[in-house]
This record gives sequence, C-alpha cells and structure tokens, in this order.
Amino acid sequence: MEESKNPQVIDLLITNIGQLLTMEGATGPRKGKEMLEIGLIEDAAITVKDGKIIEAGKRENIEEKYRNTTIKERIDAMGKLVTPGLIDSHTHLVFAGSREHELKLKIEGMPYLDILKQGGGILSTVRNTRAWSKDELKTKAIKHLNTMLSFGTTSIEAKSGYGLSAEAELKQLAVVKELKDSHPMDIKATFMGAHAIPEEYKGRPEEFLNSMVDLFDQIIKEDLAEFCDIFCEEGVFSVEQSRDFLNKAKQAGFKLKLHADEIHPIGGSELAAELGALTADHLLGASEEGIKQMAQAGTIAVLLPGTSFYLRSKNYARARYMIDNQLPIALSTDFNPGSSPTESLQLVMTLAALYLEMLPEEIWNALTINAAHAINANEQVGSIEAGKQADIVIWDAPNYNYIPYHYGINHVNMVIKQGKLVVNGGKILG
Ligand code: IZC
Ligand code: ZN
Repeated sequence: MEESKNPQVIDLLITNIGQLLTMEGATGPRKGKEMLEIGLIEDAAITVKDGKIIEAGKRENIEEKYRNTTIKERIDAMGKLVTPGLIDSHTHLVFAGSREHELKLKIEGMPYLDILKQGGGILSTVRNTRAWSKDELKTKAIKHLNTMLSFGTTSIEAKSGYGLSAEAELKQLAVVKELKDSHPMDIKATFMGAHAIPEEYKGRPEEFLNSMVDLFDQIIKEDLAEFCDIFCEEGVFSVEQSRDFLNKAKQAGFKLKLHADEIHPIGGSELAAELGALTADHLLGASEEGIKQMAQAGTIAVLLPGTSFYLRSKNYARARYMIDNQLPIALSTDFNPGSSPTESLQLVMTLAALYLEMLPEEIWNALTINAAHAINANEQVGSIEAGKQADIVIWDAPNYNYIPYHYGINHVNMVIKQGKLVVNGGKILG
C-alpha cells in the first residue's frame, strides 16, 4: 500500500497550486529542446519534511494520500504559480560603497573600460573595499542578500575581487564564509583575485597574478572558495595570462569560471572549452567556433543580459545560436556596483525574453536547474523533486509566462527556504 510509505508527521503541505513548475527529470544541465521541459503540474500540491521535499503531484492525489498524516503547517497557494527558488549563479556580492557617480559618465558616453583605465570602475570599489572592516562589508552584504531573497532568489554564487591584495581578498572571502553560516541564503564562493590589476601593480600583470596564485593553497585548505574566476578581457587579463592562471587554479583544486568575451571577443570562450571550465560567463562576443567548442567540452554558458542593458551595449549574447548548438544556458544578474547594480532575477527574465529571445520555459530552466549545475549545487537545489531542499517560491502571479511579461516589480508572495517561511507578502521575516 502506498499509504504505508508516508511519514506519520510532515512539516508542511503546500496545496491549491495553480501551476507548479517542478523542473524535474533533468539528467544534466538542459540544452537544446530540453530547455522547453519544465515539469508542469496544474492543480498541484507539495509535501515537505525536515527541510526537504517529500513529493510533488496532483493536489487530489496528494491530499488523499496524506489524509491520515499529521500536517504541522498548511499553506494555501490560492491557485497561483509555484516554482523552485531562483538561483543567481554569478554575483559580486561583497563590496563597499556604490558607483552612482559613474552614471553621468555613462550617459555622456564614456565606455566602461575607459572609466576603469582612469582608475575608476572596479578600482574605485577596490579602494572602498580595502578601507571597510569585515563587519561593515557584512552588514551591507546582508542587505543585498535580503533583497535577493525577497525577490525569490534562494541560492547564489558570490565572488571576491574587490580586494586585489592578499589581506583584502581574504577579508572578502571571510565575509562570505560568515554569511554562509548565518544567512538563510545558500552561498557558493568564488575566488576572483584576478578581477583587475591594482594600481600598485600597474604594468606588471604577471607579478600581480603570481601574488594571487600564492593564495590558492590557503583558500582551498580553509575552504574559502570552491571556484576560481578571472576577467579575461582586452586591457585587463589576456588569454595567455588567463590560461596560465586558471591552469594553476585547476591544479590547486578549484573548479573554473571565466568572465569571457564580455566586451571584446578575444577568445575567452575557446579558452573556457580548452580548460574544461564549469562555466563561461557573459559571452557577448563569443565566436561560433567558441560556442561549439564549449558545447563539446560540457561548459555551461552563464548569460547576463542585465550587464548588456546597463552598459548600453548593442551586443547581447547569442542565446538562440547557443541553444541551437546544444550549449546549456544559465542566466544571472551579475549583481555588482558597476556594470549591473540589481539583485532582481525577475528583471533578468524580462531582458532575457526581449533581448536574448529566450522563451519563458528556457528562462525558467536557466534560472533553476541549469543555474544549479553552474554552481555545482544540482544535487541539492534547482528542482522540486523528492530529497531536494524545499526551496520554494509562491508567486503572486497566475502562470509562469507572467513573471517575464510584467516587468520592473516584485511578484514574490512567499519564499520557503529549506522548509521554513522566510518571506511573506514579499517581505523578509524577522
Ligand atoms: O565592478 O564593474 N565586469 N567586473 C567585470 C565587473 C564588471 C564588476 C564591476
Ligand atoms: Zn561579473
């Protein structure tokens, strides 16, 4: 009898779900036509115990099956949309200050890399981040994490890269580690000491990179970061420098990520494929050959249309070509104080629809199961399936097309993180 398999007590039943996107059944990151699969169940219910999903199915079946079970808490989803928590697979979470003064320069037409060349941009955030204490950085990061959570994001990746010295990079990573232990958000850390060349190393990029390589063993040993990333870009780090740096990172035990072909197409995608990187991010200028090579190598493309939008770029990544060539896509905010100051993956959905020409089903995959793969968390999160974490969003929306369609506002009603209600009525709970 099925009933005998039920626990006698469960923590939570979410019922009366109009549309449930389970995203279940993926065997790896979804690509090509697989990105249209969303595991849709209409008129659905979910059961949860000990922070994990027990099962999801048709409301009628679940309610009948759990008729004699003690249910500690029930949530009526009022016929609305329910999905897995969103996953933001590329953020620069921890930084000091802000860069609103650059908005005027942008409006006047000054390019992003010119601002950096003049000691602004990333380098202005580096000066602030070096000056702030760990606690100041942590307080600010918590504010951003709370915004993300209230917008439906339940797992993120967070990069260092605004320290650019041993001490300040380790400070940023220590902040991430403390947040991991204290905030409901799941956070995966990336060491991005190779984000820019600091002023004191101007003209000596190799020496600077060596000083960052010197931190690898300590970061791995103290479990401060799982991934290593580099800004492979004209005027920042070349393909050769990136290859050498990432090879050393791989040897030290990091999984690899790259800011590749973000502004100029210099061969970052080909390098990502050659190194077997887990992800290559941005890819505005990725060549057709690079896209095919990444698909072969099993690299995931992390696309950040918010950055194209905010840099006023005419270029957007060629998502349709990527999908046609079986390259799996994740989407992300690129949350940072310069090229993408937003925590909202809901805005990213709209930009992905309008400018990457991605379909809503593809967008939901790119922000759930594929993003989970992009941060090596696919065993725990990214779908509503038995045994996975109960990271669930109840939206104030009738269906999954509605979120990318109605843009610029927050559609979240409730967020459930590992079985616990953390956002209600769009607001963070104490
Ligand atoms: O602070 O400008 N592109 N890194 C590479 C960034 C943007 C972040 C920033
Ligand atoms: Zn970035």
